[in-house]
Amino acid sequence: MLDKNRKIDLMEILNDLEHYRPRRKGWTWRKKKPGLSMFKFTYRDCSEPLSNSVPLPAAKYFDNIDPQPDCVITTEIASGRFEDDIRRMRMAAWHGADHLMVIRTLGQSHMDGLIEGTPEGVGGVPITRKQVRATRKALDLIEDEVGRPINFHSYVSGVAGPEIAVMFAEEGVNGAHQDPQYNVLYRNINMYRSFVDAAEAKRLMAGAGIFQIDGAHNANATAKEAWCVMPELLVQHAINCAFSHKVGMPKEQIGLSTVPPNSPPAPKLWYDLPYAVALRELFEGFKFRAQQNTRYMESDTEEATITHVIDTLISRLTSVDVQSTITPDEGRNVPWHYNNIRGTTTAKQTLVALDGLMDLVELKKDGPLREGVRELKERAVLFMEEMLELGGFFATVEAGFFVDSGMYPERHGDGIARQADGGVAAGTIVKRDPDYLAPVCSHFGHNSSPSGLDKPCAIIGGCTLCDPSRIQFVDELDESDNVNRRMERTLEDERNNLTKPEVEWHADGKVVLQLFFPDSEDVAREAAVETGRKLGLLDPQVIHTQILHPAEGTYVELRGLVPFFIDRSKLVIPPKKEILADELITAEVKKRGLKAVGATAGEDEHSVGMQEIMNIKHGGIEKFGFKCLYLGTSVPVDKLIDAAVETGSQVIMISLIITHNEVHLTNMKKLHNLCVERGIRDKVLLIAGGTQVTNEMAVSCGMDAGFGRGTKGTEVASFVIKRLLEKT
Ligand code: Z98
Repeated sequence: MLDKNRKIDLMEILNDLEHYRPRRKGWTWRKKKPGLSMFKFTYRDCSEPLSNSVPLPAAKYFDNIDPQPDCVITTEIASGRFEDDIRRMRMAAWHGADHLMVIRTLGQSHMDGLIEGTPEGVGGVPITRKQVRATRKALDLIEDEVGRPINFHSYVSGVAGPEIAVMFAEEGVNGAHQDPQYNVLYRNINMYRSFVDAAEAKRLMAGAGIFQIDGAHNANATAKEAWCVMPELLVQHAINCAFSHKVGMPKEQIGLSTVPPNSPPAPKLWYDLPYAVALRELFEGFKFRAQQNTRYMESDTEEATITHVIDTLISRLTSVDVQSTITPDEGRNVPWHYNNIRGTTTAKQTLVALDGLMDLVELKKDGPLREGVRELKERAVLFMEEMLELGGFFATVEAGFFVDSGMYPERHGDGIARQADGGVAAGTIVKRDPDYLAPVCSHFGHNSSPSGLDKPCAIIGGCTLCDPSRIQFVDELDESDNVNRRMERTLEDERNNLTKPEVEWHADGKVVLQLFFPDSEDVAREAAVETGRKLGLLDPQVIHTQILHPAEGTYVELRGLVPFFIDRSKLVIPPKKEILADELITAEVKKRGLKAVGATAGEDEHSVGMQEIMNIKHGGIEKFGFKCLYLGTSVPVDKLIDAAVETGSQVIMISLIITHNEVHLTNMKKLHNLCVERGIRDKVLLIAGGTQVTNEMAVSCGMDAGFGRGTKGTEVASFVIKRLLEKT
């Protein structure tokens, strides 16, 4: 079992990996809990809560509940080093992600075979057995820690697709993208080869219970005007669904990958909602994996987040089985740790906020929504009819039907055209002989199994799917590009107790600065880079700008590298302030009828700090029920004591900003001494506050406590109650 206060031990994960076997195969859905009751609420679209998690920030006002939506939530991780992906997966799981997708290294579908070892990737990890096995092993621990099964996912594409599918089936991978149209359109793999490979890969995936996601969404991520390919998207889904089903996949294992295609400033819902409804009506019985829009994602992370919230609204207005998330930084770099978490929490927060939406509202059964749905279906059916007329899918791909930016039947002539006899691996299909025999299970098509044996692999005593001990585990092949080498540095840093900011890899040193310059964009960009250099950042680069006004100013986000380490052992870590629960403070204040007097003491006209500590508006102690009397500024210390005696206050608070000639110390001592003289010192708590005040200083001057800059009313109230509880 993992210890939540310790980092996951990556060396332990790598230890004896050769013999590790995944403990289950296949996809897992969340356990739905309609009517779930948490805190003071009832949920309609939620699932079983986690045993360990990080709730939403506002949860502290709601007894720290962390309701989990009923659909699976995905996050895609693409750091390029699986050992860093694993740490990020643990963080994502704690925030509510249970579908962890690793992106393969940039364009891995161009690789024609499986690679081995743990080489570093770019924009994702190279998919190898060792890396997949280590990740699944880590996820087995992480799922125990959060108390919910985690689906591990990657891609089955490229000429190596069937080989990858075998490896995924052997290693307990739970979900994968597989769509032969993706290979044809985006990877220029020969179309016949792609479909033959897909039959084999899908059969393997079906056998291992691997949930399939199709590739239709790539058309709206690629098309010039993403909303115009909606009829085609329906056609692409239909082709992959029908093909997958025919080669042996059950409907519930087939997920349609759908993305709301439009984005503000377009009137998004008028496109996205009819499309989402049409899709769900046409493909009843299949599953829906809703991904968020990437086509119109720029470098503004907030814009991306807002679009994603609206996308998630569409999921709730229709239906969703898997809510995939895109990180808000994907428009400017590969996802960073904290942005995976932001994507995940955007989905969780939105889904929980919209819990039970369809019990409150109804989609109209007539009017523009229905007309839009009907129109899309008609366009899609016409598209398919024309395909059939022209000779089917292959002929229409040759004619450039797909990813054309016109709204079918309109055509712009800019579709992706591929030749039936061209592309990668053209001419590589060989017809099986009548006596063809492959001694393996989950194999598509003709296999002349010897009679008397219940499965073809019986002749060799079992294939790797039936007898995992036959799996060949190949360890590192590259002496320098492997996890052990990378971990040497990590472990060395840990031994020396060194840390550094990072965004994707251990101690990568990357940081982002948020800057505003009162300048035009051109000037602000260069000024930001120069600021980065002067601060000592290496390789400063502007990753985002927003013009607030062409002449008045520009907001800039600057990324750079921190060249130094921080020695943890040299840090002075202040003890944690212990804050009591609001309810406890309120109850004690009421029970004891607590009153407080406060003022700025001596000849000091600063009034804001004291008032903020008292006043209810910004969380001052009034909010807990303290009866507060504010006496004003420049109040002599004896006046404060008079007021406390008159009102029967148990707390006297003085604010001391001015410090020249140590006047603040003098006033604290004076307050204490006068209380002693008047015989009330043991009946009142004396609290001093001010920007230069420290607790030690205040206590040494006779106060019960001192509070410095940034103190909140809650801290003061918490101190008062703790001290009173100690006394009684
Ligand atoms: C997603 N954010 O879908 P290479 N096969 C299919 C795909 O859609 C993809 C790949 C393979 C997106 C991720 N999808 C993009 C059907 C990619 C990836 O190796 O990059 O070509 O394969 O969640």
